[in-house]
Amino acid sequence: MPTPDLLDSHKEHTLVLIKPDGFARGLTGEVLRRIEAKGYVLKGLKIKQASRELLEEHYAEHRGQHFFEGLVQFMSSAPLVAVVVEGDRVIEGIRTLMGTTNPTLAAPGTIRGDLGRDWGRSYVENVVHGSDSPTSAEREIALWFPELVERS
Ligand code: D4T
Repeated sequence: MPTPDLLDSHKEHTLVLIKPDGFARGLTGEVLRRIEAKGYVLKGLKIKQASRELLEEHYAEHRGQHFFEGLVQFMSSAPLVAVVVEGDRVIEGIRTLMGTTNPTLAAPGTIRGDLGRDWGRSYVENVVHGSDSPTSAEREIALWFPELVERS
């Protein structure tokens, strides 16, 4: 039996971030509403102003990209909401709910398509983040919610 306060390792989880643009625009409730309406379960939730160190680690695969510095600055500039979401095939499901990275091109009906737009910046503000694979989800949840995972 898992400890009640920890995530059940037999279930699938993903990390969602309501990015500083989404939080500042008051879209947290709308994003969470869509996730819950889809049937997924919220297992962890916090408002946090993330440090540069945390974001550099979170976005490690993008280090060296032209948008990296602007992205890390934007993501650390103001509070965001971090959420752990649970459900069968939730990693893919959340990616589908979010829509594609570029909010101008994201399909209507998706979070980014309905709630995001371009603002003419060197980096993309697209309201939400969702882990893109089981490996990323595990790494990101351990980074943002170490208190929810068993230390190995
Ligand atoms: P995240 O990781 O935020 O869920 O976004 P995606 O999975 O949809 O997109 P990504 O990993 O390719 O990009 C990560 C993050 O970088 C920003 N970005 C991306 C940017 O500012 N400029 C760019 O040209 C790209 C490709 C947006 C999301």
